[in-house]
Amino acid sequence: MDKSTPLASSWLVRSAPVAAAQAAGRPVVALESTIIAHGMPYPENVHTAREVEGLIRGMGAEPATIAVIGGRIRIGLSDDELELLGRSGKAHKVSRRDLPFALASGELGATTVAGTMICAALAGIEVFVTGGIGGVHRGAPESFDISADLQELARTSVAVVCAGAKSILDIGLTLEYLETQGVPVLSCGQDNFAAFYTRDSGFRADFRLDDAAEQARFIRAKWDLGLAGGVVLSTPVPEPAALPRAEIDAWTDQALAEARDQGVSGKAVTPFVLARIKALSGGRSLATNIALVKHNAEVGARLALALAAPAA
Ligand code: PSU
Ligand code: MN
Repeated sequence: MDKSTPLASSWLVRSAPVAAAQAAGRPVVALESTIIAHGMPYPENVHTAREVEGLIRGMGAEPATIAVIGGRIRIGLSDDELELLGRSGKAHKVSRRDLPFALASGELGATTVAGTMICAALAGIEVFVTGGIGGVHRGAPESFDISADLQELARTSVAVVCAGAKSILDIGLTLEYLETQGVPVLSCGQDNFAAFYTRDSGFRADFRLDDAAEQARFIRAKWDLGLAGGVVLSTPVPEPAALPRAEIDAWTDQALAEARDQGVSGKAVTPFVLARIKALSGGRSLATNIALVKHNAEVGARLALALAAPAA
């Protein structure tokens, strides 16, 4: 159950419901906290986090939102802790590089996809639901801005359910990078990789597997062989919530230009661009973001249930 070494375990604390679920062999679904602290505004962020947890619970899996609080990796948060993360405005954005700092300093840390994957793997959780993964940024050949999420997918064995990657990224280069690193990109519900606010990135996913049992079998085959590393499971935002491609493209171009003009760099880029797109869209992008995360939670819960079922 606990795949971490005793030393690593000393930094981990599970909530009572998560510990009970794992002890009983019930499926657990990890959730990230950067989306709460840096990806959405308050109070919608906290509201959405609770709704997503409720959805997962309703489907028979246990949600485990992950964050760093008080010098410990917390696997499963209380309502008050979700509120703290969503409201404080002070949480550090914690990726692989930042995890030791958050633990050693005792300061509040919201984990990214990479950070959450590391913690989920330590806690023995195989499925993780997020909104969108980080990727290769447009202009990366000059800026070298490639999300640490991709390198984490290459090395850490967690299945990441997402609505693809945002078109603020270079999706073609993101998929090339994942291919080089041996990370399979599965799609559920359509042939193509999703593009977060819009359903179709214009790029094919590697393998289309609509059924959770098939997804689980694929993932088992990979890990049974000792092929360490993650799997991306992309599923598109439900049709009624999707935004028109042309509008999203225009807001994205403007947000990226502003980021460049204001010299925004490093880990500040993604939150800056998300916030600007929200403002430019008059809040419509936020509604889409919420809808896609909820849908991802359903797909992730089904996958976790299938992985927990005895192999066919
Ligand atoms: N994409 C989104 N919403 C988000 C993020 C990405 O649509 O909130 C967050 C995730 O936590 C992801 C991180 O892991 O941003 C990537 O940041 P960076 O590009 O700095 O690696
Ligand atoms: Mn970056």
